[in-house]
Amino acid sequence: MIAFVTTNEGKFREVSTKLAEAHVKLVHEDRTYPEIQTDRLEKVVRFAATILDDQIRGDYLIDDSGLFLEEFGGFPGVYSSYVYKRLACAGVLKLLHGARNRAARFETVFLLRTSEEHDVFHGECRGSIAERERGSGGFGFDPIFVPEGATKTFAEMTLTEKNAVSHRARAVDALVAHLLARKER
Ligand code: ITT
Repeated sequence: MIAFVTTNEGKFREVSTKLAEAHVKLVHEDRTYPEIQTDRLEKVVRFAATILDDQIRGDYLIDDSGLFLEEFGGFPGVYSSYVYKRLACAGVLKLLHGARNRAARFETVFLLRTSEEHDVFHGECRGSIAERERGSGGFGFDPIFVPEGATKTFAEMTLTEKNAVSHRARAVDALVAHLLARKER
C-alpha cells in the first residue's frame, strides 16, 4: 500500500485508477507540503520529501506537475499552481492571444519513498493550447490542453482517454515498471 500525498482529487483519481490495473493499492493522504521556488519540478519533490519523511510512516508518493508554454520559454512550468490560482485557464488564453506558437507540454514528476530510498519518475505529454476552453472533465488546465494527435481537450476526454496519453499516466508507467523490477529482485 502506498499513500498518495496530494490535495488534488483529480490527480488521485487518475493515479489510483491506473495503479489499480497493476494491482497496486493507493490511499489518499490529503495534506499540503512545502513547495520551494526553483527552476525544476524534480527539486520541488526532492525538497518536499525531506520534510515528509519525518511526518509520514510507510511508503508514500508525491506528484509535482506543470504546464510549459513554448511561446514563453516554458512559463508557467514550476509556477503553474500559482498561475492557475491567479489567472486560471482564461488568463493563459489571454497571454497567448494572437501568439503564433501555441505548443505546450505537461510534465509530471513523481517521488516515491519506500523504506529503502527515494525514487523519481518522469512523464511528459506534448500538445497545444486550444483557442478557447472546452469540456468539463478533468481539472486545472485540462479545458485548454489538446494532446498531440487528438482534437479533444483533456477536459473533453474520459478519465480512461486522458490516462491513455497523459504526462501523469506516463509517470505511472515508469513507477509500475520500477515496482515490478523490484519484485523480481
Ligand atoms: P498537490 O501539490 O497537492 O499535489 P496541486 O494541484 O497544487 O496539488 P501541482 O502543484 O502539481 O498540484 O499542479 C500545478 C498546477 O498545474 C495546478 O494548478 C494543477 O491544477 C495543474 N495541473 C497539474 N496537473 C494537471 C493536469 O493533468 N491537467 C491539468 N492541469 C494540471
